[in-house]
Amino acid sequence: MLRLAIQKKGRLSEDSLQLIKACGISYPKLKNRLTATAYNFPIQILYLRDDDIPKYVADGVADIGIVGENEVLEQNQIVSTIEELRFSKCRLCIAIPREMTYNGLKDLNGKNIATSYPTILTDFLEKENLNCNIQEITGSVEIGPSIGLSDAIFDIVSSGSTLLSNGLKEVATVMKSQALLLANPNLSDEQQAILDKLQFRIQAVLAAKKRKYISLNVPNDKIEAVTNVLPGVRSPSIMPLAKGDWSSLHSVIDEDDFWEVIDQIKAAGGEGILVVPIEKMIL
Ligand code: PRT
Ligand code: ZN
Repeated sequence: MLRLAIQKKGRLSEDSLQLIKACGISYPKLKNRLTATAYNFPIQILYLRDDDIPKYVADGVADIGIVGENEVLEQNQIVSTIEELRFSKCRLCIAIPREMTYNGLKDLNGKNIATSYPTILTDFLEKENLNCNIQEITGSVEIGPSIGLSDAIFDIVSSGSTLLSNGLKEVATVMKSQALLLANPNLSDEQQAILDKLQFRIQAVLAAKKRKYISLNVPNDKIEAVTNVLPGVRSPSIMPLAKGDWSSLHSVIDEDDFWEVIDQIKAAGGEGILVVPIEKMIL
């Protein structure tokens, strides 16, 4: 049995549970739950505060965990990163009041910076040879300057609207973050085997999310031109249509290249393009 720590309630919870579900793992959904043992996979879910997850995994109270990279760096615990999970993406930034003059990092020298991430900030300031006073607070960091607590803040930014509504502007991105799957570095062979099985499923889910299945019709004399712009897992499958000199092409494309590839396919002579989500993808 592998104990998996996830956030009980917050921004990571829903995506963490959705990933477990997408891996085909089902578990009892009880209100005010603290733990849940999966019905069809040897894991027990522990519901915790995200701040506690790196330490619990490092101490072996949990064997694996899902938590933001920012929290892993801040807690500075000895854990192994198994997989980047591509959700809860955000960045940690230094922001200052909009009216403050700013010509570069050196303008932060001697300033008070409010943050809930003192370790990450200290490392950054040392690296940049800056001398600032860090005001450690646990929440509502963005009101620091307006209540006279600090000159600047160091906090998580996602859309940027919280900074905007508090009259702040971003001046430095210190790190980017996303959810990570962590593991205790000393798992037993049995536990490692369960983790390998889970990781295999997670990779299939992530690979599928990143890609789309595409099918389209092409006149036979344009197959080569369309194939050239259509990267497949290996190369596209081609099937003759029942009528005429046409074929149907099937392939997989990357979400990131999606619109560009579609434009190129149309220009090369592709028609009747169908794009469908993929549920799992085993490479
Ligand atoms: O109760 P518990 O301790 O478990 O949760 P928490 O309140 O400490 O954490 P939670 O649920 O707020 O966030 C968990 C993790 O989600 C963080 O550690 C990040 O890794 C990630 N994450 C992603 C975010 C955001 N996006 C985010 N936007 N965490 C916080 N925010 C906050 C930010 O602090 C700021 O107040 O959202 C505001 C900024 O958002 P924008 O969109 O206005 O820029
Ligand atoms: Zn927290």
